[in-house]
Amino acid sequence: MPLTVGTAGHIDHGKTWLVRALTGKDTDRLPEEQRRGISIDLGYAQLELADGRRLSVVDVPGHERFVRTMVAGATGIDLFLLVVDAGEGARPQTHEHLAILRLLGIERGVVALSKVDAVDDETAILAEEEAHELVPGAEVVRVSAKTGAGLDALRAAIGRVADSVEHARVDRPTRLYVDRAFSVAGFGTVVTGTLWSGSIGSGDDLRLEPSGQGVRIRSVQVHDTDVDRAESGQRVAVSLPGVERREVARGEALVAPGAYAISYRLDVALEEIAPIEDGARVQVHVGTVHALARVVRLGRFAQLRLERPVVAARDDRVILRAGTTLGGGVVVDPMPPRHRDESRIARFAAGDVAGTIAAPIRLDTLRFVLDGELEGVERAGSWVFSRSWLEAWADELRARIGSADPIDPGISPPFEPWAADVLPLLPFERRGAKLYLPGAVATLAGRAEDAAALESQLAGAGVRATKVTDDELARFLEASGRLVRLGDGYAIGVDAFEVARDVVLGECRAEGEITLARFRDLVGTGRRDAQLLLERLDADGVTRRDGERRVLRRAALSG
Ligand SMILES: Nc1nc2c(ncn2[C@@H]2O[C@H](COP(=O)(O)OP(=O)(O)OP(=O)(O)O)[C@@H](O)[C@H]2O)c(=O)[nH]1
Ligand SMILES: [Mg+2]
Repeated sequence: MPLTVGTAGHIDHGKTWLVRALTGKDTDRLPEEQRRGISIDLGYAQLELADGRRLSVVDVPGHERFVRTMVAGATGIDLFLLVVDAGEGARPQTHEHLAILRLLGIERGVVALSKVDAVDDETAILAEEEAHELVPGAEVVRVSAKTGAGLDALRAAIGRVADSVEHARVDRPTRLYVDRAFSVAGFGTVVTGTLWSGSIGSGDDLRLEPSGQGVRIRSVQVHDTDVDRAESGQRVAVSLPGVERREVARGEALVAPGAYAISYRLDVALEEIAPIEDGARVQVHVGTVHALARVVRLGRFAQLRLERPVVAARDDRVILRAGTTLGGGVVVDPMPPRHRDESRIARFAAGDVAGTIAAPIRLDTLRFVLDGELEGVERAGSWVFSRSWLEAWADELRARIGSADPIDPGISPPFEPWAADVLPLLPFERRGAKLYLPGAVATLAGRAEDAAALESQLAGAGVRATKVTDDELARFLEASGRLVRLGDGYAIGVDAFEVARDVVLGECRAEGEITLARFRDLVGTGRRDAQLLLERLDADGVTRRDGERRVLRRAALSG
């Protein structure tokens, strides 16, 4: 199992010298690093143990201004090598780096008491005691990069820790956070990083996120050696043909397409070192990237609202800093909606995703928080929802139908996007554009008197059209054959309509046609009413308009 060990410790405490003494490689390769004698960027080397096992080493800078670089280096490691100057003892970044390691969940490692050649035995013993207090349970080894003292003992101690550590996240899809990007003549752009999970081989189609570029891997190296396929936990260099050097930087992630959330928000379970206020602005470190964010406190949880998107997954560890390290968090939901719902996060944190679901949401939106199948919810189409929500919704629809006009006891179906998928689960009837209780029939209910009054009004009006304001009543009476509706909200009695129709039929059969003026004279009504009646006959398919005349349609001719 390939593992990566990362250094940690205060500036000048001898990390880089120790890495060089252990591996033979000087990781301070930048001219500025050599001139100033401090580390600025991350350094990489390979450590061979006595039994031939090889570990990757990441050397981090100790300067307080480069803590963010330290975090980027530490996110990919499996065990730490904390370096404490035997003469100086623990200093501010000794504590801060240690806190960051704990927040990242990196619990196992070795403490190297460095520069023991420069201190007397008494000082070394005191430093040793302090180191044991600082990191209970870790082996403390006295070393000197200068004389080589203690290096074998240190390798052996690292070997013992490596035996007890397992690289996490192995069985997840491919993810590598880029920590360096450079161009190599003949290869184009090369990126390096620790492969957090999955594997990478030449020919693989992956994506650089959040920039969102598809890439096909050309070649893969592990510690300067070409390999067909690199495995999770290894330090990897991959060449990306077609990608410009300026298009990729530290912080991008190389991932299996679609496998990870690319998100502006993270719901996290907080671990505070210093109090983190609601509304605080912090730098959030995820993988090798950091982004400014606002903290929305929700009890012991928080929603981090980021200024730019990051690639993250459930259970990832994040570090929160604002000048100093304030704390960290474990990602509970890498792509949550905007919310201030503490119980939602608490349930997610407890693994109870189903318990947060009530009204329908798309199953797809949960793909980054579900480990397996979602149990205990109802489904329809692409939606999931709770049984109790469905029952409550059915009750609500029933209540709305119950208060609908009995003359047409239906309601317009709900317009929500999930309604079309969920409605078929419920025992309602769809008739035309409306939703009814099964077998519901229209009734006049309390409007029988209105109906009788309207009917006698129509009877009295004869062939004159009457304006009816209650459209529903008119529809109902028409459906039960008690009046005929004309245009513009007018109606006429059934008998009068029969008379008018007979007039048209008789005249047309005798004369072949009828004009508006002739019809008006024959039935003895006004021009507007005559017009409405003829239009209704047109609509019924009895007559057809032909210029100023009406003629019978073929069906009416034979009848
Ligand atoms: N006497 C003695 N001095 C050492 C030893 N190791 C390192 N030093 C001194 O300490 C200085 C800093 O060592 P580095 O290894 O660069 O320290 P560092 O922890 O990597 O520093 P940063 O990366 O800047 O945090 C060196 O330039 C040496 O002068 C040692 O074993 N013995
Ligand atoms: Mg250094």
